[in-house]
Amino acid sequence: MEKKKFYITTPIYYPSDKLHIGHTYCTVATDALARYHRLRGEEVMFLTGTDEHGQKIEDKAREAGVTPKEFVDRIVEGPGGVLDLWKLMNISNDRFIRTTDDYHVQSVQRIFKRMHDNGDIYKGTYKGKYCKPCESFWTESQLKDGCCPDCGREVQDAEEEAYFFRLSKYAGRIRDLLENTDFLEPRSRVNEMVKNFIDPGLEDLCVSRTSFSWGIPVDFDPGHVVYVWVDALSNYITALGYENDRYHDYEQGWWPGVNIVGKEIVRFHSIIWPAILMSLGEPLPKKCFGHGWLLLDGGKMSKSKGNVVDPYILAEKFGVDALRFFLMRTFPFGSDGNFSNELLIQTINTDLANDLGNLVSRTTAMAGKYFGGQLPGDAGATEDEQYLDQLYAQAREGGGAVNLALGFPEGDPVKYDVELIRAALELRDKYEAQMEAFAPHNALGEVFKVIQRANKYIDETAPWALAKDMEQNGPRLAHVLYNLLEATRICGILLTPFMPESMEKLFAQTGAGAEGRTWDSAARWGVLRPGTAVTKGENLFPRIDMDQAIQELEAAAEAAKKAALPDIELEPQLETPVDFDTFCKSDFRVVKVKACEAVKKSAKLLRFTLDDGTGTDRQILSGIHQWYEPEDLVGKTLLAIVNLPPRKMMGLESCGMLLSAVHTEKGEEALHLVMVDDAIPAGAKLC
Ligand code: ME8
Repeated sequence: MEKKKFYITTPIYYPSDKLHIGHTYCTVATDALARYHRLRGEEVMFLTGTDEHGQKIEDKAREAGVTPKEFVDRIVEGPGGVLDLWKLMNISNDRFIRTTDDYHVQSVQRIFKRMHDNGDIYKGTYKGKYCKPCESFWTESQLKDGCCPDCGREVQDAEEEAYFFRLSKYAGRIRDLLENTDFLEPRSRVNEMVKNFIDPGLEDLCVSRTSFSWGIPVDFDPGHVVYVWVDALSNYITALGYENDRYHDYEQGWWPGVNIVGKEIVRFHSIIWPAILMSLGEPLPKKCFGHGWLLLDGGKMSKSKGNVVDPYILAEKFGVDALRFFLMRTFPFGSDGNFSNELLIQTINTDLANDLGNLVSRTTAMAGKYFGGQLPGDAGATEDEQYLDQLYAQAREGGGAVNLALGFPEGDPVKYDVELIRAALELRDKYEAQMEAFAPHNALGEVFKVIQRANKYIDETAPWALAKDMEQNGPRLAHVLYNLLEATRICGILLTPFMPESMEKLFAQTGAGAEGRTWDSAARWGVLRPGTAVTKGENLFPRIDMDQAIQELEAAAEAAKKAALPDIELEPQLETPVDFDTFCKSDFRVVKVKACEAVKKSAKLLRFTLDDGTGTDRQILSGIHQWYEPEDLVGKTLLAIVNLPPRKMMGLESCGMLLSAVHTEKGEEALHLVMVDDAIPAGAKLC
């Protein structure tokens, strides 16, 4: 039988800066969904990529003194770039599209032409605001206090010839799609779209520009480049080979697919994208799911606000799987969530170190201690064979609910077995329902209920007490451990899409072979062969010391921030002229340091006793202790302005000021006293 095809995409990211934890969230979620579908035995195509055109990239490249292509190459393919991040995060994409790839460029030109030829793209005039010095067009909403958002200068009304897409023509069909199908989820986003964009009336969309050149040229009208959305959105089909010869998957039944996107671009994916496809006469996507944002201190992360969280730091510190798990377990996928390091550590400690980690380490340790790591051959058996035979048989056949009508006397230990087995056997269906509803956080919630049930089972069955009399209780103890291993195996399978590497390790420790890792076997009990070797390995998820980790994270974030700062920053030169007479009023002299000491109770001040050539010592206080130790300055020849009015600091009088040179280095102020040739006598005047 032909496998079911499942095509899923992330948005394509703007490589204008390094990606942050918000982008990672979106990509990890899509990856977990892709892996889930693969686990079910479907044939999966998972696409991600980068959206590399537009004025912002053109501007940033100019600032960096490189071509736009060189600029995006560095962010996409360079060290610590997009590709590196996805490799680190174990993202299993099958394809990666860059909108600068030749085949995509060719497809977009053909798509644009087809839409033009069928009358859906026409030439008109784009009205906006223009900043002359920046040579940039802006829309009203992009302006900052009515001025150019880049340079802050005034803008003028301006017009530019542009092509438009007849979006208005599709308003009725789009409304129908949104209101009468389950194309867009979560449902709350449908109301937003209809109320904010469809009800007020859809306007035609500007799809070409002439005021910048970093874009796909409109081949039949030189001077125009394709503007944003026809270029970016088409990636979902050009990556399958639509209108190009690079791939041939579009005709092979891969389209339509599922587009996972963040909430701010739902508008483009649920209105413009279907309308483009309608214009092309192509099938619409199966689904658009609009996830929420990860917020920091209640606000959206953005590079320009300087409040982004670096996934590299977190993955290095806590492990890739722990980070992936945290992102999926903590935040309901359709809503916004507040990121914090505390929450991350708490989730790792509670769910992974405590619940899952303990279950695995206690079970494998007991299997080692009591049975030398190999459960006896009859470990799957129980006192109530009849019951379990029935239970297993029904589960294996996969038919209907397990009959739990059999009663157990109060306190009968087999009752606990049944509860655990039932919870584990019911898990896959519950998990599946949540994953199908794009609720990975709830799917994980279901898995953790079973993990908690298994830990409770350890307390209820008290294996350490059974072990006191192995002759009498050995078979029961083996059976208890077998049940724990089976429950762990089933949970491990369902956690694989979220923590692929760690689950490999879990299976290696608990002895689950290939047949015990499949989707089918997640709904069956009694899969693990009792003789299988169980090994207590490394601790899968070590507990994290919250205070220490927070301190280290803050230090790492600070260091990263510093590393991103420019090496040297200089004060801008003053433009206001100073007349010569005013300048001559300042009396600069060469002075020699006779003595220097730190002022008591002051962290900053040094007290200088200076020879200024007059024969009387001069005292100057200077707040430079941060840069100099007093003993290093004795004997040095410096410069001072000597006709400033005396000033009192910490009860001491300062008569003048020493001259120093200052700049900013990696965000910190650096200061150097101006030292001159020791051969110059004290009192010599600067002129
Ligand atoms: O929008 N929390 O690119 P992009 C959650 N190129 N998701 C976040 C986030 C956060 N804090 N910050 C960003 C673009 N994202 C276009 C897409 S698709 C044809 C073109 C998500 O790099 C954001 O919601 O600005 C979006 O889904 C994705 O990252 C890419 O954002």
